[in-house]
Amino acid sequence: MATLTAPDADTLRREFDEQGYVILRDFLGPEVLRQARAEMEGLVDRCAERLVSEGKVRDPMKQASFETRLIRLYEGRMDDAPKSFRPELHLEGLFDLFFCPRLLDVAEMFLGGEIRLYPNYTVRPKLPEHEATRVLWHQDGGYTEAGGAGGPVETLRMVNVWTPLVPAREENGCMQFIPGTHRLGVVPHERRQYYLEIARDHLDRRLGEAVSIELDPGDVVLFHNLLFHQGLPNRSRMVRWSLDWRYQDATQPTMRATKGHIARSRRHPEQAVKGAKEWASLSFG
Ligand SMILES: O=C(O)CCC(=O)C(=O)O
Repeated sequence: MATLTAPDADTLRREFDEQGYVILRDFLGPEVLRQARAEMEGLVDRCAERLVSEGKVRDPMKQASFETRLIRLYEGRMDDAPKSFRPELHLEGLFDLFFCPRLLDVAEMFLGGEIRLYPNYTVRPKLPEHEATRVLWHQDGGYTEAGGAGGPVETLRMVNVWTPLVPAREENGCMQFIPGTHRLGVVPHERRQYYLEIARDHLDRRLGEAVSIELDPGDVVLFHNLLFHQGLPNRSRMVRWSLDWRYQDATQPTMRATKGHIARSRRHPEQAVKGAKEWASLSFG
């Protein structure tokens, strides 16, 4: 298993090249996690206020835990529950996570000194029994291609990042990867109800090699844009909170209509997002 406690450039690159991913255990500090979690609690407060103002619930469930409040708020109306947050993520308390200098140092080992926060960053409160939160086997590059990338998606130099705010296990919907599949190029994907899925004849023969990526808060997994991955369904009674985002070599086009935000630039440091206030003043995309 590709697991490290402290990043060593050569080991990291070798593991990432061979397996398509690397796990950094206990990588994020408690203050970064505290801030991210506080911002998520704020998002849930806003959901509760909306439900109350629409007359859908009377009790905003302020006493409920971070792990259960969304479930209790949306009990009996799971279809209305948020599946992900994206434009909402321009929050001061997320700056230290998305622009974490130690993480950008690791990204720089892979991508060089011009790094973009790619226009695809998401918080997922994965709710139990909520089919739309089960993310089917895919490659991120499959989505970029389906979106009419207009270029060879294989050439995108990216590092995907995924981290949980609660322990992520098979039972509550951790990620699964199929090691080595990042070397296959972009394979065909088919449209399902909520997500794209890798075509069966490219997937079925590899499923036996799938590994579960069980992580604790503070752990981070970095993975390749073309690695086959899925998010298991949540069969627990708690919300599986996680964040995922991507860094890209900023000298390349995003192959999307959106441009992302410069996270680090050795050539033009003045172009990088400078702090929490600036991040909060910008918008998604
Ligand atoms: O969090 C999940 O369950 C799926 C996330 C995912 O597919 C991704 O980060 O690309």
